[in-house]
Amino acid sequence: MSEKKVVLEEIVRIEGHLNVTLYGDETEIRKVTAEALEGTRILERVILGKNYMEIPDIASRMCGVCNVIHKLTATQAIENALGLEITQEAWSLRKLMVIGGHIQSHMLHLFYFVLPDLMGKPSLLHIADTHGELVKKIVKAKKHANRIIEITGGSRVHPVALVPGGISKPITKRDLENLRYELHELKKTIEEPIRFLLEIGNPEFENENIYVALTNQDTIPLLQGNISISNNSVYQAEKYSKIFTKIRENYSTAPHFKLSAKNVSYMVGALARININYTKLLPAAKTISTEYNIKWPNNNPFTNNTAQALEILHYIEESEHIVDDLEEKKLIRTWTRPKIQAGDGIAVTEAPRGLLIHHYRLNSEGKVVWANIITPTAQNLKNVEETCRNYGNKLLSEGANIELIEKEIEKLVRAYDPCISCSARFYKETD
Ligand code: NI
Repeated sequence: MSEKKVVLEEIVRIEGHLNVTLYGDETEIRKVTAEALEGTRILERVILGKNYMEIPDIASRMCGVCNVIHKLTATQAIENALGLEITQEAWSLRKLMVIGGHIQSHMLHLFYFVLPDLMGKPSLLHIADTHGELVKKIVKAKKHANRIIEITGGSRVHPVALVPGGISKPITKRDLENLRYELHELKKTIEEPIRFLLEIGNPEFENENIYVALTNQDTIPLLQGNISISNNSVYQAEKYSKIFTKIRENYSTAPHFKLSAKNVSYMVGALARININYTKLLPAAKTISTEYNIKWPNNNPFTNNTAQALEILHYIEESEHIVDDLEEKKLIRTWTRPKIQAGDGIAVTEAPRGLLIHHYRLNSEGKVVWANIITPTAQNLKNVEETCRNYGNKLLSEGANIELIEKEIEKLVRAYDPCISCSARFYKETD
């Protein structure tokens, strides 16, 4: 059998540019490479010497899709470096803002990228020919998610009110009423598209894996928590550099990562979050999960799509509780004045696509002297390679031809919801 190379060039309907190459012959795929093609984001270099107040705004420009969580994570890392405690109300508003970001990102992925796959159409516009009402609901729901970011953060993209020290925009009773309205409309609009997706289901594929996500006592954490590895071991988030090892692959402008202790790849994202935190799903998500007989923990990587769909319902319900709590407050204080000092600040959060780390070191003038950013997609790339190899070999053993394998591998890569734009980092530098 002759050794062959099949290149899946610039996979469509993902964020950014990625080639996936399969190496093997007619009987076995021996190796898969995930090759990020984006120009490197030299952000860690750009921000050196910049004042701490500028960092979140610059960091959020790394990506148009993941902008809210990058801005939030950068802000929290700066606050940790300054030893700054923000108010509880500012935390709550930030959580709402991040939830708005997660829902709009999940919707983009599930309905604009994945749904056309499942229906054998090139895009959502082509689905509108036969399912006009469904597509109208999808577009409307995304608008409501965007409004959550706008009301809490002052703008739909790169929320301007999110600053070190809290939220710079006052939140009024009217804002809370508007938030309640948007959440109500979102809940009403999104249920049918989610059910439509769950009805179609996922391809069958069992793949033993290691999952990494934040965990805490009582919620599915987004803003802070400990790092859990498949619920077997839990580490303080500040220990991240001991947990993960960066790998340099000469075919990718994004670094790859493995777990240091076991030298194995791992998966982050919605599936990892739910696999680790499924007991904390709120009733709306739990009910629909039971109705569609979805098992947790789950080892089918395509279930990342299902996990995102359930997360949308979970986050809407959680947001309603947060708005309830805020409405009971007599005074909503959202601002704490930062005091400049030298320090090292780490923030580990959950981006829509999984674990996100920002780490900054400030000097006594509040200027950045060192920075490190690790994105979820970079962490997933090694796992994408291994899972694609396993899935390709499963399909080969079932007699699939190469055209089908290529199509299915693209679907699997898409299920990881990669954001290659964020992941392409300092690769060619010696850092
Ligand atoms: Ni991104």
